[in-house]
Amino acid sequence: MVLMPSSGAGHVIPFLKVAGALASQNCRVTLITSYPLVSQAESALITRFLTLYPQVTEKQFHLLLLHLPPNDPFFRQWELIHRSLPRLSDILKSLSPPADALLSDISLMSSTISVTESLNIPNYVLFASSARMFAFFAYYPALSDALSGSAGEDELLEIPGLEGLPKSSVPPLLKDTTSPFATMLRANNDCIKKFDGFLINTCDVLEGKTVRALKSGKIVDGMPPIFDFLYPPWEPEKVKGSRSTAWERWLDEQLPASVVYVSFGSRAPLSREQTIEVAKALISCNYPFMWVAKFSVVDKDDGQSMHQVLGADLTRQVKEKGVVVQDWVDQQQIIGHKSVGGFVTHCGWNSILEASSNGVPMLGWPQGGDQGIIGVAIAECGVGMLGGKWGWNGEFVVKGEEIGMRIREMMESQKLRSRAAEVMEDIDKAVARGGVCDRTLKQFINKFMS
Ligand code: BUP
Repeated sequence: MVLMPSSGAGHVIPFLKVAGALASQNCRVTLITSYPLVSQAESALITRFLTLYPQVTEKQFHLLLLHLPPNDPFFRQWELIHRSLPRLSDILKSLSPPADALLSDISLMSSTISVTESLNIPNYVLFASSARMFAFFAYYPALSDALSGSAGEDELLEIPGLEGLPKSSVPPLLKDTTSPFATMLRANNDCIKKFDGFLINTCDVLEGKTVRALKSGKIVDGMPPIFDFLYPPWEPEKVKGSRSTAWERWLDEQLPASVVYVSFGSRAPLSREQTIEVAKALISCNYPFMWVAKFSVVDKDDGQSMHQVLGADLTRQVKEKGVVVQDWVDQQQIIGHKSVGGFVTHCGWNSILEASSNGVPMLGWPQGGDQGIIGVAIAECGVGMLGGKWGWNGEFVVKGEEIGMRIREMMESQKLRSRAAEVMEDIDKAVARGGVCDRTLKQFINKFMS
């Protein structure tokens, strides 16, 4: 099995999970890594993975050094991979034994399919986002009039077999049919039926209805097979003890389910003005908090300190009431800590799955990309609530008072807490040995065993 992620921690992490799961089931795994990588986080994750799984072979895919117009660094990487494609063909041809299948990222679909078709290698897409986002992607061409037309933001977009999706949950980038994100989505959509199947990181309790609609062919007639299962963790449980960090020790000292964990993911920096309002909200809401703050799209550009952004007075108040971390943290470990009682999240799908698996209620504040559509899925399932009409990243500044009020609502809602506990129980069953996720993964592997 050859796995080829695209860029961004949120794309690399699910690939490492599936690579680890396949390797643990004695599949021979090759991981294609595109160099230079965009972020330090990706580089550290891949290095750690390869140390833990020495049986996995890394093949470095060296990107052509081209000068492309300025763009989001992650979109730029997708474009570079696309333009460097002949090198992928060389890697695949060089493998011995030959590849049984390529598992590639959604953003690389239109790029990889021409290569695998010419080499006659089955091609599967390993989808890093939610089934709801996949349904939106699959139905995107049929929605283009509704998206670009004059319908109001409260209008519902109809996708067969699903609840209506508010137009407001679609980011401006996808309503502008000429944006790079929209162009990529359309190009990838054009080749859906050429693929051998899609792996989607989800489970019945979160998105059963959407997966059933996808499998029924209601959304795309002739949809290739879908393998829906929660990708298992790739890192063994941490050994607790003297190696614990300052924030772990701080979390250990807090009351159960009392801490608000705040993170807007690995690539969604808030503006200075919005960061100040988040700080005010956290100071005023009277819960201890742990805040993973970042000020740039790519971690290696993070130069500013909290002090520079907030000023001396706010920084002092923030530090009195909580913990602020500017480094990469082990988010799974934080979310799994008994002190964490709520999560303010940008609605990255990996983050949502991590919180759902640990029964942590969420306050969703989508910032861009697929996050608005994911936000709708968590509110519908009941594991989280949405902040409100808080706009897209940087569109306008949401006041600290309002954010604080919504944080208190999340922390005090018994309804959210008990639904989150129910969802966690269901997920526990689904991911248990012999459970539905395990069985689906094995079904996928068995396709190559004859
Ligand atoms: Br930040 C951060 N530690 O410090 P999402 C993130 N993560 O382990 P994305 C850490 O990165 P977009 C950190 O647990 C999750 O698995 C986190 O993926 C981990 O959002 C992953 O949640 C982040 O899908 O943004 O990729 O940052 O939604 O734009 O893909």
